Amino acid sequence: MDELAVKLFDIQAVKFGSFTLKSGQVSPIYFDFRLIVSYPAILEKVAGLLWKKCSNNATVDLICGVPYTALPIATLISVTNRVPMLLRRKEAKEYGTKKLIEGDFRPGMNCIIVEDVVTTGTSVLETAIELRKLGIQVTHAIVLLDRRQGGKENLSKHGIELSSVFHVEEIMASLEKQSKVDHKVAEEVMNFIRGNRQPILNRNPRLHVSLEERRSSCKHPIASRLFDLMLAKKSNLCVAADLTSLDDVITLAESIGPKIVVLKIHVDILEDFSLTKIMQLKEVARAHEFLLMEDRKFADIANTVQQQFHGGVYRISEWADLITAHPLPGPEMITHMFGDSSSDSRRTCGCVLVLEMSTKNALTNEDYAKEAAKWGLIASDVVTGFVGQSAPQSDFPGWVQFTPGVNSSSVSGDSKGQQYCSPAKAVLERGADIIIVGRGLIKSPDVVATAETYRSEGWAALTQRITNP
Ligand code: 5IU
Repeated sequence: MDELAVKLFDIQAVKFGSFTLKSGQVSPIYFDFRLIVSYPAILEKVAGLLWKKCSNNATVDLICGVPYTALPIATLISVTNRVPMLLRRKEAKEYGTKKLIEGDFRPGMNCIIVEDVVTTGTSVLETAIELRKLGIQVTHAIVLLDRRQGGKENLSKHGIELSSVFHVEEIMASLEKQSKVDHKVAEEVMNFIRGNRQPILNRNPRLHVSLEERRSSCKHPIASRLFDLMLAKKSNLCVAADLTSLDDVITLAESIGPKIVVLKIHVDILEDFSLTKIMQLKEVARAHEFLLMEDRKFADIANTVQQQFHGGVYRISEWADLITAHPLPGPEMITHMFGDSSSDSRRTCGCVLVLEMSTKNALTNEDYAKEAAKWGLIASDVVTGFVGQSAPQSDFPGWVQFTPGVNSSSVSGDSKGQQYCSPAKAVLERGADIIIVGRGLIKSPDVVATAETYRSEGWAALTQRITNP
C-alpha cells in the first residue's frame, strides 16, 4: 500500500499546493487519477487491489465503471477476472432512444460499480440508478480513494456497500513515512480533511438556501424583485400564455394575476400586437404584481440581436422584464444586446439564458449547459437566471432557475417532442425555482382554479426542498 501511495505521488496523481475545488473550497491536496492510464503497471496494481476489495464478499455477475476515469480500471478488472462489463454513457439524460447502459445482461444480475474517488457518492449513485432502472441489482461499489465526506453513509442509505482501497489518512501516512511530504504539509492536509468531514450530501447549495438569503445574493434588480414577489405571493408559478390574441392574454392575465409571479409570452405569435395593447398588459402586470417575460430566445450576432431587442415592430426592451436568449453565440451577444453601460434596459430587463431545453433529442447536453452557465457568469450584470431541466447547471444562489415542460396531468408530453413532468418533480428533482406551465393551464376549463392548484403544488414543493434538504 505504501508503495502504491508513493507511486501515485511520483506520477503526480496526488499533488500538494492550493487547489480550488468545485465547491469553491481551497484544498491543500488534489487527486488526479486520470493519469493512471499512462502507467500500465500502476493501472494493473490498482485494478488488482480494487478487485480484492469485493471478490470475497459479493456475488459478482457484472462490473460497471463510473465514466470516465474508472472505465479503463473496470476494463482491466473485467478482462483479468473474466467478469463481463457494462458500459455506462456519460450523458446525464436520456436522449431519444439512446441507451445509457450498453452490454449484455439479464435482469436480476448483480453488478459491482467501480469508481476512482468518492466524495459524496453522487456519481456512484447516478450509475446505480441507471442500472437499477434495467432490473440490475447493485449492492456493492469499490473505490480507490474514499475522501470520507459522506459518500459511504449516503450510498449505504441506498443499499450500496462502499469498499475503498485508501482513505486520505492512509495516503498521507504512507507519504510521510517515505519522506515524500514533511510533517507540516501532512498536518495541514489532515486538518483540512477533518474540517470537511461532515457529509456534503447535496451537490448544489443553491437548492436549499432560503429565498430571503438568495435575494440578498442577487446581482440584478429584476432577480431581487422576482424573489420579493415569490415571497409576497407565495408563488413560484409562471404561466406560458401561448395565445394568439393579445386581448385574450390580457383577459387571462387579469384573472390569474394574483396567483402568478411571471407571465411568459411569445410576442411573435400575437395576431393583434400593438404597442398600446402591450402597455395595457404591462399595466395589468403592475397592478397584479407579476413580471412579463418575452420568450424570444435570441441567438444571433450581437449587432442583430441588439436591433431585434430594441427595435422593429415589437420594441421588446421597452416592456419586457425578462428576456430569454440562447448562449450559443457566446457571452458577447448577451452583454451587447442591451447596448452600452448607460442603457436603461440593462437594469429594467433581465436576461434568462436557455441552458437546457425540455424537448426530446435537444442538443443542449450537460457539457453545453455547464459551459454556457460559465458564460452567464461573465455577463452576470445582465443575467437574472436560466432555463434548465436539471439542477447542477449553476449553483449561484442569486440566479433563478425556470423550468418549462411542467404539466400535472398524466401525459408525458405532446406529440411534437415536448416532454412533461409534474410540478413536484420539476422542483424537487430538477431544481426548478419557477415552474413554467402552458397548456396544462391555458387549456383548462377553469383557469383560476387550475392556477391555484399549480401555485400551491409548486410552492409546497419549493418550501419542502428548502426546509428538508
Ligand atoms: N419552452 C419549453 N421548453 C423549453 C423552453 C421553452 O416548453 O425548453 I427554453 C416554452 C414553450 C412554451 C412553454 O411557451 O415553455 C411550454 O408550454 P406547454 O406547457 O404548453 O408545453
